Amino acid sequence: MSDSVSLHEITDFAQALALEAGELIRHERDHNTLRTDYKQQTELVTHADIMADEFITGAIRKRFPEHRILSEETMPDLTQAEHIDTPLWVIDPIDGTVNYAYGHPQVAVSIAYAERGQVQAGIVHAPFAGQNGKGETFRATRGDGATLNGQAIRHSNASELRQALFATGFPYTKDALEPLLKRLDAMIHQCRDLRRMGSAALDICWVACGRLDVYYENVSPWDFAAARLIAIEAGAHAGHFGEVPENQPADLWGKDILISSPKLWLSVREVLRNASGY
Ligand code: 2AM
Ligand code: CA
Ligand code: CA
Ligand code: CA
Repeated sequence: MSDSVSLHEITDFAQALALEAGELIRHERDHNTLRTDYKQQTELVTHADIMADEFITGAIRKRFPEHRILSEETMPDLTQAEHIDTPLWVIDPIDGTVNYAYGHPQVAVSIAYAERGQVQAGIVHAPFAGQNGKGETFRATRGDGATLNGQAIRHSNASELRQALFATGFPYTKDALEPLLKRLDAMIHQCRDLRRMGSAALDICWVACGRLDVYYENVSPWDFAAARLIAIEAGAHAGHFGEVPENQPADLWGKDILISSPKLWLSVREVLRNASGY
């Protein structure tokens, strides 16, 4: 670990950054006209994504200049297996940009901290959620449980597929949609219902606190790194329904991820593997 900074201090630091970025995002939506650009096909980026990214990465670089940063908007190209011995921050400044641009509340700032490819601390902060719009902050430090606004959280008790409320998402580029629709078809037939809410980080945190039973998708490290630790620390089961290449840390490998209440995990994996032809 860096110097003599404890993991709790790291988590506190990440939480302070996420809350401040949340304020920035809220302020921009309330007081300024959102400027949106297209990144590719249907993917948007707003000036608030860039501002929040610069704020978070700048603050990390100032406090921990020797650490590395993997961030969606400014540094998305770091190979995950590279420099595995250097502490790594994995940032999504706004997870749910389409929701943000449309005024929907399902939006989060996600900050994860990893050592040797293993996530040690995670914060997912939803600035527009919760009672009176005060925000909801999910937090975990490895080995120390997970909380929502300071209260311990736990996964649901669902044990059968027909009880399972599941969430997933669809990529901005639609060329790989066919296998996703096959999985969706299989899941819809066997589970209770689907929610497609548009923030992967919050979907996973909602599995952690029992508002959902299952989440699966193909995503990028910044979408899930923090939330996956929060789910694990809340007792949920996190893994992959496909294979993880040997040279990739499972904590940062976003293909075919599956996170659910523990009793559902194996049966959902079977449904998804069959539908994928694995
Ligand atoms: P973003 O808002 O940071 O781009 C998983 O669905 C994640 O991928 C989301 O959290 C979102 O992250 C992004 N995403 C990819 N395709 C999307 C789509 N069609 N609509 C909304 N979000 C999408
Ligand atoms: Ca994006
Ligand atoms: Ca994202
Ligand atoms: Ca984003």
